[in-house]
Amino acid sequence: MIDVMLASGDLIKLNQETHPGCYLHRSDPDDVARVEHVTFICTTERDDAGPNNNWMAPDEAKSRMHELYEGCMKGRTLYVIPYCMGPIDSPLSRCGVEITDSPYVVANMRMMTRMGSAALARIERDGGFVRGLHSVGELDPKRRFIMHFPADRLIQSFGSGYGGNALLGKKCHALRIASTQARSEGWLAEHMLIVGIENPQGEIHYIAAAFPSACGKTNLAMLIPPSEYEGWKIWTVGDDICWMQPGDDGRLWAINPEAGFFGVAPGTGESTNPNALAMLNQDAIFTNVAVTADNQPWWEGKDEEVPVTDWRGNSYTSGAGSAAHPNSRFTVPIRQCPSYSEQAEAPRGVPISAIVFGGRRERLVPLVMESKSWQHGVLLGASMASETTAAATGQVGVVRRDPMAMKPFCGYNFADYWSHWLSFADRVSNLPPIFHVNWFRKDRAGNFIWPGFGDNMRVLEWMINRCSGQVQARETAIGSVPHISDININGLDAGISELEALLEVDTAAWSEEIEQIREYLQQYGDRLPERLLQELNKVTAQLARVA
Ligand code: GTP
Ligand code: SPV
Ligand code: MN
Repeated sequence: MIDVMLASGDLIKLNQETHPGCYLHRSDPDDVARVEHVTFICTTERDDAGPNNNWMAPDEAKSRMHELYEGCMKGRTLYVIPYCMGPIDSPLSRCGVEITDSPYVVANMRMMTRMGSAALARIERDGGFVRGLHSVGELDPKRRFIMHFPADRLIQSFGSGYGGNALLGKKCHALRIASTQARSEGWLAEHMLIVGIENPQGEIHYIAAAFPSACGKTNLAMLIPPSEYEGWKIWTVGDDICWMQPGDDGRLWAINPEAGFFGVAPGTGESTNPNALAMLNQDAIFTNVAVTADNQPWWEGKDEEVPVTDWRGNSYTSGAGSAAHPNSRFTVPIRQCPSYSEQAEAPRGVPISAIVFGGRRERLVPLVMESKSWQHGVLLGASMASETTAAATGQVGVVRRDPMAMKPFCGYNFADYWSHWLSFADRVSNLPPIFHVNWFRKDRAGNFIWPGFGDNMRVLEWMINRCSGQVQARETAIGSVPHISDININGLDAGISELEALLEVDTAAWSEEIEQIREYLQQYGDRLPERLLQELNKVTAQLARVA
């Protein structure tokens, strides 16, 4: 496939001395991110898709797609990709087949999924699979649709060759279709990383964390702890998607359905994410990054070297905007990550000690808080909001509601999804605590207050100490926050006063926020679970009491 693409110009060889087996793909300049406005959930009843999704009637969607697909493979090679999401022998895994006319999709799916004969054999055992039909068409943004038919376990995608629009195993299957399957079968398909944190005693706690696109999942999944954390180790199980199921022991067990990373390049540097840099020195595909004079891949935040060619292939002079596209990405097998965990292949998955939600919020939202119960944790997830990023087309930096980081990915009505989440409290005996984090608070000058990246370890440690009951917390109306003395600040490049600011809960501002959350939730009308409203009312009452 690489040879096919080198011959067609779809791939360009990068410097094979510094980066053996690495290639660059330049996408069409109008095809650089997910396209949420033309992504649809096609259910017979509009309400089953919910206010969180674009909806189209299945018959109408199929006839539109049929028209677009007409003759699209003429003169092209049609590839059939049998793939398995999750370890081949895991009962939690699910299979699919993608048909595509894009060699780039084939090469990426090979790294992102378990594809090929093992997957085909499993499909024969399972007797069923998710069907995905994809064509790049003419890459015309006006003739582009990503359609999902949950009842048929069918995906139809046309007009884009990019990431989540085209690698159908990823967001289309493993989140949108899988979330509907998970609901009916009693499990969860989530936009979460999975990371193991090993303490000096050799105990490993696995944490699953949901942050919206380009809000830090890949980075947290492979962080390197500060030097003060001698004897601690980080194990990467997954960086984007997590499927979780209750085990016999009443805990939640999780697998990463993917086999590779399709990660954000900008911001990946020696000081921020050295593990990612180390895995990108060989056998990786780069999409829409810039190039140096000696043909090495480059992006903003990669400390060394200077770019001479931008992501479009034009010559670049410094100061002329970004050289790499803000949503430029790398594709690489997960096994190349220095912190790769063999547990990523464990058929039963890993037991989850804590669930974390988080968003990108300049103001208001504290560095970390803990929910008071599962029910309150579900409210924390449902109340999430985050500044938009370049991972999807549209305006960047505007705060939008993004419950559980699933706004673009939940294949059904959010009200029913929250009911599903709440139902776990009725039938799972040993649920993990739920936390909420925000690495992205800014000061008046517009700088991040919290150093983030490796230093996020300090927050993870507090969570683990909470899980094992080793530290107390300060109760506030919106959740429990750490006592400053319980956060390890040895060697931290921020002081007590910064930490106080990061953990402050502004009652007046939160009262306003809660009203906005209430307004948002009210859109879901009668379908909104009563228990979520009760929880919201509790928070409102507590805020009024302390005001
Ligand atoms: P998707 O692949 O789109 O789902 O994104 P993701 O959630 O995996 O985000 P990723 O880890 O790739 O980070 C996105 C951007 O946020 C990168 O530019 C990172 O450098 C930056 N980032 C990640 N973690 C932190 C952090 O702790 N603090 C700050 N300030 N930036 C961060
Ligand atoms: C995201 O946007 O959340 C991604 C990249 O992880 S994509 O594969 O395009 O969905
Ligand atoms: Mn993602």
